[in-house]
Amino acid sequence: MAATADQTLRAVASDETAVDGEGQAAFDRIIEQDSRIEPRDWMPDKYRKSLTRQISQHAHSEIIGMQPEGNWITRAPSLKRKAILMAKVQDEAGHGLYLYSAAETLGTTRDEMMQQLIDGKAKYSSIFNYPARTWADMGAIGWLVDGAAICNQVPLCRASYGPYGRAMVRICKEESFHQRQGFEILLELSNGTPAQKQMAQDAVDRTYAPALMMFGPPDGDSPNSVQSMKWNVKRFSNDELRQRFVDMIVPQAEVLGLTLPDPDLKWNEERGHYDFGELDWDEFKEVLAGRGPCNTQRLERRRAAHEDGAWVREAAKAYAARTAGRQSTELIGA
Ligand code: FAQ
Repeated sequence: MAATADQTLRAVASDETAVDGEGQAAFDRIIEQDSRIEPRDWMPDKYRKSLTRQISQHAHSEIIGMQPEGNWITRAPSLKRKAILMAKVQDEAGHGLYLYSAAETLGTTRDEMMQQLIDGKAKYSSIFNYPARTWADMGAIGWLVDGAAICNQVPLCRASYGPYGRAMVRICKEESFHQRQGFEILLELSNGTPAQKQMAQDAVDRTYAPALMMFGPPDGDSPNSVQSMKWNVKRFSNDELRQRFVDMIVPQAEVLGLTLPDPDLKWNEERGHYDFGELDWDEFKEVLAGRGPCNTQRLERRRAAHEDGAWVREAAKAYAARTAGRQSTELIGA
């Protein structure tokens, strides 16, 4: 049977002896056809580096992102809420692991990535450097932070790098549950006593702007966007996704009976979108520079957890070595 054009292309792309020119041409065709690059395919160094950067930052965000919510597990107001929150935090750990695995297929080990994180050399999402002060923050994180994550990540299910796109499909399914549980926490608080409603409003007031910053700097200040979009990694710009998110949450806030803390937020008939106010990008830069409210605490906690887990890694290594030894003895004996 004759090979299809795609098979021929992929054969060239994954031929390790292909010279760079041939590999580049095959890569370009795969991108042009909106098909997928797989780990063994030839890819430009810049594509590999940029994806490793984005996927590892994303993995770190999931792992550091466990902290603000993990902090509330023992203080959840009921057994049901505790079970839900625990499941959510465990999901985030799982997301981190799928993403480290996807990044490893590009040639950087999980140990190296983790070292970069605990050395303070790697970025993770700015949002996780803000404190979770009350139980209502669990609602605001679920509704706004997971909501922003979904808006940003659904298009990443179509990212040109196969392992990343496939990991995102699974992650997005779980994020939808996360967002609903957050919305439901806020709905219940909003319909509770005046003090509970105030607590929900306060959490939304504090989380709204940092959640909008999760989409990254404005397009004019986003050095990676143009190339990422050419490579079909990003499908929409930071500002496009931020707008999509605002348009989504305004009607949801009305259902919740809560307000969004932006006096400039209003429907623009001509654009068919909500206008919203300028964000404080100086604050964003401060957080990225390590000077947000919780940066130090988050990294210290991560370092301590890494050290506490050393015995598990050592035990797993010893077990793997013993199993490998047993298997080779069995093979010799056979
Ligand atoms: N925080 O040129 P761009 C979640 C950096 S997961 C920190 O626009 P790009 C689930 C950026 O890395 C949340 N740094 O960059 C959850 C770059 O630095 P570099 C994480 C940021 O890559 C919920 C520089 O600024 N999601 O929430 C941020 O084209 C609840 C210039 O920016 C993802 O990672 C920021 N907000 O666009 C977990 C999604 N924004 O590397 C637990 C995947 C930008 O040049 C609990 N990532 N920077 O040194 C992406 O979609 C993109 O990487 C963007 C940034 C949109 C984040």
